[in-house]
Amino acid sequence: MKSDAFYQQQIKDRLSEKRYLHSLNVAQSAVLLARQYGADEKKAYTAGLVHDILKDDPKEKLLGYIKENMPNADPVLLSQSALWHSVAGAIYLEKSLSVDDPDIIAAVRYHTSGRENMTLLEKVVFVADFISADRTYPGVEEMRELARQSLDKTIEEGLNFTIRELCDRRQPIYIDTIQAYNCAVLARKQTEEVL
Ligand code: DGI
Ligand code: FE
Ligand code: FE
Repeated sequence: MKSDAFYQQQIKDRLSEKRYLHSLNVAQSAVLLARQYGADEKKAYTAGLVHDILKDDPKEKLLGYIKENMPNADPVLLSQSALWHSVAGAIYLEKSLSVDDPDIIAAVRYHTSGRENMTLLEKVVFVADFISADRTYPGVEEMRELARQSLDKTIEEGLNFTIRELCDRRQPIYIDTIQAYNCAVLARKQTEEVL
């Protein structure tokens, strides 16, 4: 593992100014969420910093990484170019940038799709990406408020929006996203039963 200063320089060199600032904001949001929910703050910062490391790389290069390293990749993953930067980014961080922490690699790998039974760190980075300071979509303030109450509820709301939007555009929905959504809904239902 290298230092955060090293990873910060890497993303500065690879990303546009806008995405670089987004990454710094996600790292900052991830630390605050980690503090609130009891995740590892240092891992949250590093994962937030590097989560979009390959976002500005050419699509063919990202797909190449995925095909080389995942011979049995899901056809939906191969068809949705928006998912490639997270999967390829995780591979790149492990193979070329000495990231040896499986928790950080998984947080990057699943930061776009989510997945079944996400770890606390995965949830923290997923939610930090939705509520970072640079986000300006309608409803972002409500999402920030929700994130103060529950990571699962924030994931449910975020995926409700994403899945709806993909459906409206007649796009396929990656199985990990459906499973992340179902997990978040079941977690909410369980807390409601207890009340
Ligand atoms: O990289 P960012 O812009 O910060 O955000 P992100 O990594 O969460 O990318 C989100 C995009 O991915 C969003 O435009 C929706 C798109 N996408 C395409 N197919 C899927 C998908 N997102 C999910 N969760 N699941 C999909 O199947
Ligand atoms: Fe991303
Ligand atoms: Fe992002």
